[in-house]
Amino acid sequence: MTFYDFGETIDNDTRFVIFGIPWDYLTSLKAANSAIAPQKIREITSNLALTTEMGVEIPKLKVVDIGNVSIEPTNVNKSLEEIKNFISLIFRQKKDVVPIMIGGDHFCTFPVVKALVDSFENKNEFGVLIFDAHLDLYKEWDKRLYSHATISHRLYELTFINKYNILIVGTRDIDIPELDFAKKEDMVHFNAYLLHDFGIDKFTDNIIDFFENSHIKQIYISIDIDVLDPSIAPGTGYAIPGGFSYRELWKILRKLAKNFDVIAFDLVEVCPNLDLLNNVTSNLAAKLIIELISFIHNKHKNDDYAK
Ligand SMILES: [Mn+2]
Repeated sequence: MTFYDFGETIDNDTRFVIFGIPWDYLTSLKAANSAIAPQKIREITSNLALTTEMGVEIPKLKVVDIGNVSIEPTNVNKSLEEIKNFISLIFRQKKDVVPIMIGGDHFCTFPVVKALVDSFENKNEFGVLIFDAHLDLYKEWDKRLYSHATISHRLYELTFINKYNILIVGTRDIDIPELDFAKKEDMVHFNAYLLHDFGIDKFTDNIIDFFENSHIKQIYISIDIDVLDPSIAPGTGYAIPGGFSYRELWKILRKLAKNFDVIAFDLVEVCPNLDLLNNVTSNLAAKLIIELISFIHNKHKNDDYAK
């Protein structure tokens, strides 16, 4: 079972490479089972129609789904090594592809960003955009450095990451030590309510301005599904009120993909075991992934889709 029945092998034509990280050992909530999400989200796509909202025929998109990274959940160092090797194997097969990771908990983002940027020449034009209800800026969680609650902190410690190239958007459940750290470091985050105060166009322009002011051209986008409102995406560990609607996130992504090179993205923290029986959250995740792929695919066309 692959995502939208796409092929499994990278060839000369391939532009997008989907893979799963079935790993949720570093979550802080034992009831959350995001390790099964990559497979669930693939399954869902067999019931979805084959055009995007902007009329792109999905089978014509140059996507492959190369399966899951092999993970030993409790062996953190081994799993991190597997992820790193998996990504370098992708780039050894084809350099100019857009990797797309389906998690797993949010910590899965860390080894992916690290591996990507290690293989990347122009680090000065690179930024990370995180959609999340949380800052994930704890220094440690449960006395561990590696946790989905510390992911943004670990990213921030990477040598090429600083307050000018990482932005967290959609936050609304921030703990005091996280806020203290963000203030101390002067890190920027846009709380979810600002979308309604500013209106979506200005809010999106503020995201664009943040990166443009830093002369960033290539962005990695990490989507924690809990950035969406739990009324529309209940299948996740932390159901925090006041999140974005599907359409709001869709519009933001559409405009971002027009303005930047999205060099890779991920979607994490879907927990099918906490979802409704109609799999609303996995459906939404599958739709978001294919719509964002089509926005990136459309970037160099003259469509007026991003106006
Ligand atoms: Mn998160």
